[in-house]
Amino acid sequence: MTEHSGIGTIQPPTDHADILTWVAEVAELTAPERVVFCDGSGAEWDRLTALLVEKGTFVALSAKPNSFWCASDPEDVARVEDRTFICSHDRADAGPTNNWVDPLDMRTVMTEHYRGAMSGRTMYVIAFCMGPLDAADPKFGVQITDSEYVAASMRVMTRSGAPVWAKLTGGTEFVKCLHSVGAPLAPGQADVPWPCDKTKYIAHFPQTRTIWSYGSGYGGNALLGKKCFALRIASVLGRDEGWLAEHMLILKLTSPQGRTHYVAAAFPSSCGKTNLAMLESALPGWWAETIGDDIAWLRFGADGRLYAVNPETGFFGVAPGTGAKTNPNAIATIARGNSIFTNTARTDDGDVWWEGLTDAPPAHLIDWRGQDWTPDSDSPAAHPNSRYCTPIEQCPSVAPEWNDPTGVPLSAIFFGGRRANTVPLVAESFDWAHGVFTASVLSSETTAAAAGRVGVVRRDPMAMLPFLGYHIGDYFAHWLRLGAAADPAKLPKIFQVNWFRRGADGKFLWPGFGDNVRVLKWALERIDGTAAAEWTPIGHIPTADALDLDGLAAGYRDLLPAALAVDIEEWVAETRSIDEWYATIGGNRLPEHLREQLAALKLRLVQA
Ligand code: GTP
Ligand code: SPV
Ligand code: MN
Repeated sequence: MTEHSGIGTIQPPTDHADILTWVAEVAELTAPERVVFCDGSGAEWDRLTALLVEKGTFVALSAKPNSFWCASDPEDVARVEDRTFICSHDRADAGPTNNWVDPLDMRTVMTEHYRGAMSGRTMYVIAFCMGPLDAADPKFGVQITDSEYVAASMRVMTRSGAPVWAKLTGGTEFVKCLHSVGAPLAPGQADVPWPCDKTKYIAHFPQTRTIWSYGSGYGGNALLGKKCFALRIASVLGRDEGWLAEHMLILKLTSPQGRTHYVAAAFPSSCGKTNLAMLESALPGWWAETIGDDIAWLRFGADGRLYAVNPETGFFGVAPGTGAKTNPNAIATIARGNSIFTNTARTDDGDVWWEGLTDAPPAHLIDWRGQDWTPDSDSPAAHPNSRYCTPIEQCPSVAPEWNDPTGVPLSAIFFGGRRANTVPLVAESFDWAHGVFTASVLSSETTAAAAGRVGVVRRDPMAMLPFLGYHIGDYFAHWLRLGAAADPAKLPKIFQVNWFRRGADGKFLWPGFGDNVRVLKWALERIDGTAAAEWTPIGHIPTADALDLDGLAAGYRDLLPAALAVDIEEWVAETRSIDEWYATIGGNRLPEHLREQLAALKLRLVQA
């Protein structure tokens, strides 16, 4: 980390004229006390985390090496979808699913928020790369931020610092990511542990590949390489360049016979991506390895297969529900330290805790709000969207090829959501186009990952509803077009899954977690042509004995018919809700083929 007293005297680690001009402009607008170009070194991490401890943002954890607990402002705990904007020139290009503001109007309004916003703070300039640096077409970003928390987290989540600066020469393209917590400090004014502003904007300018974030320090609002760049801006890059940026985990699965398959799965926020990515197989001999847990960039390779790359280098995982039984790999990853915990609870012996970490809670905790907590307390100790931020390389299940610049060839893609009814445990799509249809009508209950009501069923196409940077109808057309241009025999097979179906008693019908391997195994056997299936109007489901239930916990065997059931009446009702969803797309941008798929589904339901 190089320190500078003012923008006129800096010696930045780059000769990139656009970066230098932009940094100077932002510094003039936001008036920070100093500008620091981050080098991404361990020494820099030490300085940032020490500063965060000194400021009271971080508490160093004695029970985990090089790890820190912190609590956000109670009003800044999740993504803010109603404050997230796609500012395309033409309103129609943002589509019906995004908030839109004219880019010029947004720049005008936000410029006034940014004016002087970094007063009394340090402005950090972070060069980063999404995906391996030695990729054929590396995607660079530069984030300017006035948050040490963000600077430290970006070091875990992205490839950043000196090696990236070295590559960002001349006119190399990069995404401009501007972030301020929006909490200027007057001379002598004391800082708060989690500075932020009541007013928040998470704005994307797809035409100029620019992100402006203001007012929040939290996760997807502030770590701009993640959802803002790697999904919203990257989805636009993918549309223009012929690839897909998706909200998917990537998993490697090896059978007892040593046969390897790679699969990807798209589930909405807080619906099981990280857990499936770290799956510890309940079936002996089946071995799962992690490639990515949140985002996948999908490109066709020269051999005609679809390859997936994880653009990130860390996990920003949901803490609650993560325990030695449900996700031992996550527990082992964070045990190695080098992690940041946000809005979990903290124990008296310098560790973290959250609901689901252990069966019984400790007798005393400091909860996520910084208050004393005991098992008698009536609010959760950890916020439901509390998170651990930890390096992927520490994960015991990480696959050696996680860092491969060409990615891994996919055999299957799973789309899943959190549905208490209707959607069976698994169904195999008839073909790519039918799979795109099922993904276009994916639905899920809302979760604590975004501000707003929890548990409301909404359509979340491809699990991308909050993350698409352009018109949803054009996106469906892009998916269909890519599939139509490919060799059908080489395309991944598409499945829909639902780990969250409930019985009349309100309990889950399926144990989930490590037992999900049973569903993956069936899917891979379908691909290899060896597993039995039953035709239903929504796709093929496993026959009664096609799922490997060896060792399944008592009770679940009897629940399986209910977990797998395709109820015609429920699905007829579902098609009405899909009608409503499709009607919102309008503008003649919903591909005609998807209307035909819906009509065909209705016909199959009538005939069933
Ligand atoms: P984001 O990081 O927000 O995108 O979420 P995610 O999709 O990575 O979800 P994650 O794996 O963190 O799981 C979210 C919550 O669902 C956690 O509380 C998990 O314990 C729980 N969960 C994950 N997988 C399963 C499952 O198979 N069954 C059940 N019942 N719960 C699950
Ligand atoms: C999600 O909400 O999907 C997350 C957390 O993974 S965040 O980084 O806030 O987007
Ligand atoms: Mn996750």
